[in-house]
Amino acid sequence: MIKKTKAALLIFALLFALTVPFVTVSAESGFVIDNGILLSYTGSQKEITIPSEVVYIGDNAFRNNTSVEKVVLGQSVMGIGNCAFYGCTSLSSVEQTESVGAIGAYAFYNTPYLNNQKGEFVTLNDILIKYNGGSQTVAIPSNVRVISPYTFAYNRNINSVIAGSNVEEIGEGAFYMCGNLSNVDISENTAVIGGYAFYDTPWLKNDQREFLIEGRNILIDCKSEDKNITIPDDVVTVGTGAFYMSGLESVTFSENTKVIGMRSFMGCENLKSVNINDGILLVDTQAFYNCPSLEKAEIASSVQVINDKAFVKGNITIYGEKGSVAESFANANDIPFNGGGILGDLDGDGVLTISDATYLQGYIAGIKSEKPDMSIADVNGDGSISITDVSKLQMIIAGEQ
Ligand SMILES: [Ca+2]
Ligand SMILES: [Ca+2]
Repeated sequence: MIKKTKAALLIFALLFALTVPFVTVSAESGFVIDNGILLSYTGSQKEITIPSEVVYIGDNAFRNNTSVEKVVLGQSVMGIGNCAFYGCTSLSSVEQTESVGAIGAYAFYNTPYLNNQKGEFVTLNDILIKYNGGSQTVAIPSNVRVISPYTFAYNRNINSVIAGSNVEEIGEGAFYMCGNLSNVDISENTAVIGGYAFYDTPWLKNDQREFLIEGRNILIDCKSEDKNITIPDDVVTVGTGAFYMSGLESVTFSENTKVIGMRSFMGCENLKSVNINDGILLVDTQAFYNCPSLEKAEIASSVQVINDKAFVKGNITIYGEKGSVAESFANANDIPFNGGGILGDLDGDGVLTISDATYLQGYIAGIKSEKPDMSIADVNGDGSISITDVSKLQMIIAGEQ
């Protein structure tokens, strides 16, 4: 439970850090900190104590810093980014690590701190950061909660891995291109399986299941050639890249689907429409990126978060409820939004009257600043809002059309 609290705190801290504008750049100390994230260190001290305002050490923050020998993390650092200490060839000591709950790819790669640890499994807290063994069958020890990204990448000795019930997270690329890995045993306690975790392994290639569902109901791959896919009921998360560049034309999620993972439908060139149905909470980064045929995305108001580039401007219109996360996302990304209103009913009272024409005129004249939905305001359907829409609307109201 303590671990889960830690993870929740990390997420909270990151959200907090990202929403409160607060930048510290201290040339004197050498720490460049932006919203609680340590971006870089420009000093030349051999022993460094991370300032207590830092909750996350950013990607590459100390990369190739060859003077630092010892880092004291303190009580505030909850996460360490990709390659944060990569190539710190003098770094032999990392202290006060207790609060760290997440570590990115190659964070300590090519440091004496990592290279001097000779045990079979090298961990920091409950995060596996390196594997020194040469076994064909690897049983992840019970003290490991997270396998950090790319830990076993390119390892050609392994043919079998048993992740065990304490592993909650398998990081991105954890077993990337393990060319002999044929047997994988993942428990249902594994809630996160990162992208490319088993990329180009015999296990992924040879598994015969149409839907490869692993861990806590995560769909990690689909072998079906069907153009119209219905996601099985037991899938909660459509995993990272699960349908990457697939030829599918339509997809139907199940009522149990909650997460549409990163890049899950990226590059599906024939996908025309998608219904993000009720119950789905998250549409993650680039989920429907590079889907040029996508014309319609219906998004239920259960969706709490739509991440960066989940949908991009093109032929697409987003359909959803007024005031929903879908509407905010559409507006922020300049994507047409259809909130289900009546064409021309600018004031939303359900009938077309002269006040709707007045409202539209007001917007065009710059008196009303809030941009109305294109699906309501573009009365003549030419793709823009102009005075000709007002004329058309006036004619409709007057009963001339
Ligand atoms: Ca009206
Ligand atoms: Ca128009």
